[in-house]
Amino acid sequence: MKNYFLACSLLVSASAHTIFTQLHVNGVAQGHTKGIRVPTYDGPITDVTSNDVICNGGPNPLRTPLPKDTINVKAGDTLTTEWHHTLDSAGTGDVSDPIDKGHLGPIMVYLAKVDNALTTTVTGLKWFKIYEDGMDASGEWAVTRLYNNKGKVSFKLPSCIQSGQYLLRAELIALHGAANYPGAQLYMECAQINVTGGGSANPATVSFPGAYKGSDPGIKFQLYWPKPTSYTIPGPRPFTC
Ligand SMILES: *[C@@H]1O[C@H](CO)[C@@H](O)[C@H](O)[C@H]1NC(C)=O
Ligand SMILES: [Cu+2]
Repeated sequence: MKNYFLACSLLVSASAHTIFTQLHVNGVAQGHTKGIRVPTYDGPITDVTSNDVICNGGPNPLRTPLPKDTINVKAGDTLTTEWHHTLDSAGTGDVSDPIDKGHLGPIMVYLAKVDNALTTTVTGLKWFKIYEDGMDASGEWAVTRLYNNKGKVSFKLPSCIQSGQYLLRAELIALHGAANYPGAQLYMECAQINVTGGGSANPATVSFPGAYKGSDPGIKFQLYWPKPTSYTIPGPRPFTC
């Protein structure tokens, strides 16, 4: 009986996905989709071994041409990623904006240093995580905090990272179907940024695909019953200066 109800709730929320649509720098909105490689469909990536897990694409073709803007930021700035159900759902009263409330899971941000943030090649990049938020001690999820904050998630750009251009990969994982793999729904977009005023840090890096396995406890995860008491966020712990 319980499984029957869960299956139904999955069907209801199946299409209520999400997209990272805007970057804010120290509280200043940079413009809708500016500098962000947004997909034309808001669906998830579920194959963690696919190249589509890098900066989306594949089943959700990226909008072309890719953005020509690179967003200027300073090391140490506070950045905010703003997420919405679809590219155009902000402010429409859509009850699934910024995301369906049942899409519970973690939120993460990674950076990869690139020679030119307009590069179309995203394979082979070396990524380091700068932010993560999972489930807190009360059982509340990062996605619930995002929902309550109207789709916004803020974090600090480490002050010691090297100046230069980066792709910023913001990721949200919905775990409602994650009891088996594939099932976890990965949502991610990459923003094109140019960092000034940085330092000389050399953070340890991971690859995408590669950073996650289908068997990771944060990818194959039972969200409902027994009620989870802890959650291990996938990937490395965030780099700090
Ligand atoms: C990045 O910032 C530096 C320093 O302000 C500037 O010289 C350079 O033109 C910027 N690059 C891009 C792509 O915006
Ligand atoms: Cu969804």
